[in-house]
Amino acid sequence: MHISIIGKSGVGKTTIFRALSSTEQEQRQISHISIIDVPDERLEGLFNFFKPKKKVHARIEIEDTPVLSPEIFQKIRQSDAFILVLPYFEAQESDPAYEYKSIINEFILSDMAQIEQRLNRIAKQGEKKENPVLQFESEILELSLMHLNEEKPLITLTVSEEGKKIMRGFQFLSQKPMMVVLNCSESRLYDAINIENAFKKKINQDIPCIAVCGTLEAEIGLMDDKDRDDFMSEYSITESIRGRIIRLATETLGLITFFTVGEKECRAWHLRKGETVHEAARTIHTDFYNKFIRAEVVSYEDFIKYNGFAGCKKAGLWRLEGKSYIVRDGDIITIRAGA
Ligand SMILES: Nc1nc2c(ncn2[C@@H]2O[C@H](COP(=O)(O)OP(=O)(O)OP(=O)(O)O)[C@@H](O)[C@H]2O)c(=O)[nH]1
Ligand SMILES: [Mg+2]
Repeated sequence: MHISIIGKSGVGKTTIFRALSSTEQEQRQISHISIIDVPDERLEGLFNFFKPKKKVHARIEIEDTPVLSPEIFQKIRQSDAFILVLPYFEAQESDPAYEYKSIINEFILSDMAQIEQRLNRIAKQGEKKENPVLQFESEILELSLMHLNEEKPLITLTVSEEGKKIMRGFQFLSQKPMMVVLNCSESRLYDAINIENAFKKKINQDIPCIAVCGTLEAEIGLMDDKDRDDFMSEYSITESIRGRIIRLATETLGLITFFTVGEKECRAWHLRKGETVHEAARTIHTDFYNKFIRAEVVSYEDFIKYNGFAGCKKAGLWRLEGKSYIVRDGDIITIRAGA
C-alpha cells in the first residue's frame, strides 16, 4: 500500500513524515519514501514456530510530497490513500475545517476537469451510439460529474461493480480514502480528543482523524524505549503516531493480513477485505496467479491451537480452497500452482 502525505505549504508534512520514519538513519535519509513494517504478534508466533532464516512484515509505504500543485496532483493519483496534514499551531494559524474543505474542492475540480476531457474525446469519436462499451463509460462519467457538481467527493458515490472498474482506471483524487492529521502545537495537545471531535463535527463527517504534535512525535521517534515512555507519559501521549497511523490506514483501506510460512521465510502480506485467494496468489507472485490450481488454508488460531499443519489436518481444519475463496484475516496460505 502506498500512502502520500499531502497538504499546503509549511503545514508540517515533512515533520510528520520524519515522525513516521522513526529511526535516525531513516530520518536523515534524503529519500521521500519510507517503508513501515507493520508489527503483528501472529507473525512473531509463526516465526517462533518455524524458526526460519527470514521474517518479513507486511509493509506500508509512506511518501512525503511537496506542496500541492497540478504536477503533484498528477503524481499522487497513483497512491492508494492520503494522509492530509492540516496545521493547528500558532505559526500557521488557520481553520482546519475550512482548509479541509478547500482541498476537497480542489480535488473535485481536478476530477471534473479530467472527466470533461474524457467526455469530449468520446464525443469527438462520434461512435458512442454504436459502441456499448463507450456508452457505458459515458454514463458512469456523467453520473460522476453530476455528483461532483453537487460538491460531493466521488468516494461517496455508489456505483455498480462494473462502474467501479471503469472509475478505477481514472484514479480520481476525490475517490481516495483520506486520513487527517491535525498538526497541533504542544500547548494544545492536552485537548487532542476534543480537537478531533470538533473537527469532525465541523466538517460533518466521521473521517479518520488524529490530533498530534508533529515536532514532538519526530523527537519521540528518535528516543530509546525508556526515554520514550517517560516523555510520552509527560505529554499524556498513549500511543506513538506510527502505531496510530498503521491502525488508521488498516481501517481506512480495509486491510487484512494473511501469512505464508516455511523453513526459509515467514511472511505477512496485506490484502483488501473481500479479496479472493486468487488475488492473494497475485500478491505473492504473478506466476502463482497465472498458474493457480488450489490453495491450502489454515487459520492462524487453529494452527496455534493444534500445534501445526499435521494437527490441523487431524482435526479436519486444514482446507483446500479454489480461486474464489474469500481470504480471512489471519489465514495461513500455501498456493499450489502449475509448473
Ligand atoms: N509549532 C509547531 N511547528 C511545527 C509543527 N510541525 C511543523 N512545524 C514547523 O513548521 C515548519 C514547516 O514544517 P515542515 O514539516 O517542513 O512543513 P512541510 O509541510 O513539509 O513544508 P513544505 O514541504 O515546505 O510545504 C517547520 O519550521 C516546522 O518546525 C508543530 O507541530 N508545531
Ligand atoms: Mg516538506
